[in-house]
Amino acid sequence: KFLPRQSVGVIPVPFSGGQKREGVDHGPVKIIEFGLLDQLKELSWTVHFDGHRDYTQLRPASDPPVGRLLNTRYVSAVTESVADSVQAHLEKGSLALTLGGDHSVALGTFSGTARVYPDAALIWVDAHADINTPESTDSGNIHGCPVSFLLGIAGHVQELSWVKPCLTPDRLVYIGLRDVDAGEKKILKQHGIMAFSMHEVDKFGIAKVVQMAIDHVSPNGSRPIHLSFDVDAMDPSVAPSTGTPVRGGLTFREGHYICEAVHETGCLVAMDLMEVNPTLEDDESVFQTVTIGCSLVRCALGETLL
Ligand code: HAR
Ligand code: MN
Ligand code: MN
Ligand code: MN
Repeated sequence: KFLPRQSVGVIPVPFSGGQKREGVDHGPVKIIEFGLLDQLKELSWTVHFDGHRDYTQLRPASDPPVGRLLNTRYVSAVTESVADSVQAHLEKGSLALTLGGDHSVALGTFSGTARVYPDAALIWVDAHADINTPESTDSGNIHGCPVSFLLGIAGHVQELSWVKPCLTPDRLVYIGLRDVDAGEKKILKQHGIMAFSMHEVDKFGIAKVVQMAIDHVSPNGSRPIHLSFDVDAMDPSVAPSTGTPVRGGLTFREGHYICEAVHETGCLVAMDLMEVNPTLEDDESVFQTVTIGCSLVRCALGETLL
């Protein structure tokens, strides 16, 4: 087991280039404005935060489609930089907390984790599988593709060649799926990837699902865990401000239960909170979504421990 971490490095990634809707780049500022850093300090974490960063400087002058993929060079430059940030925090012994931004950013976060913890497990909580390949993607949005690159099944894309295969199917598990493309279903089957859709959450209950998920990716309970949490895994009634909401998602408690159970393993080394878009819907929706984002993070970092 890992020593319980006492410090957390917070990495804001105001990036929206992995998909087409404006506004998800405003997520990190809103989440931090809401007071997340102080909330973590109150949980007695030492918080390392180097301020907000402007990734637009990394936008290339010209970024034509690579096959179907959009903004490939921009996504590549930003995520490579994110990988370095995650790696640096982990090397100092901190937990790495990344605030998105769209989910293409996980190309960087998990790559950074894998550089420091090569056997890390990845728990992907999402309505979507984000495992399209450059061949299978319909949208061309790279936020729908990061997992295929991490697994090394995306084929060669020169513009993203900094991303090295660093994940194996046995160390990956999904929770919350309910909007998976036909091509993605094929990929999940082909590689024998364990996935708990909302159907399994209904069938077994969240406690059993999370237990099966953790046992699968960390059979001896010893693997470092990277939790990548897409806020759209939550039901839109509790987290409406996100770019691709899908009905029938996790309840307030189910989402928090996942975070609490991951905390209980004592093995969490990195967490992503992605796809919070504070420009979507009304003020009340934004408030709800940012609030739930902060409380999911706090639970993963031990808030509900008595
Ligand atoms: N599967 C679709 C695509 O590849 C939708 C992507 C999902 N959007 C997200 N990611 N928010 O989780 O374009
Ligand atoms: Mn903007
Ligand atoms: Mn996602
Ligand atoms: Mn999603």
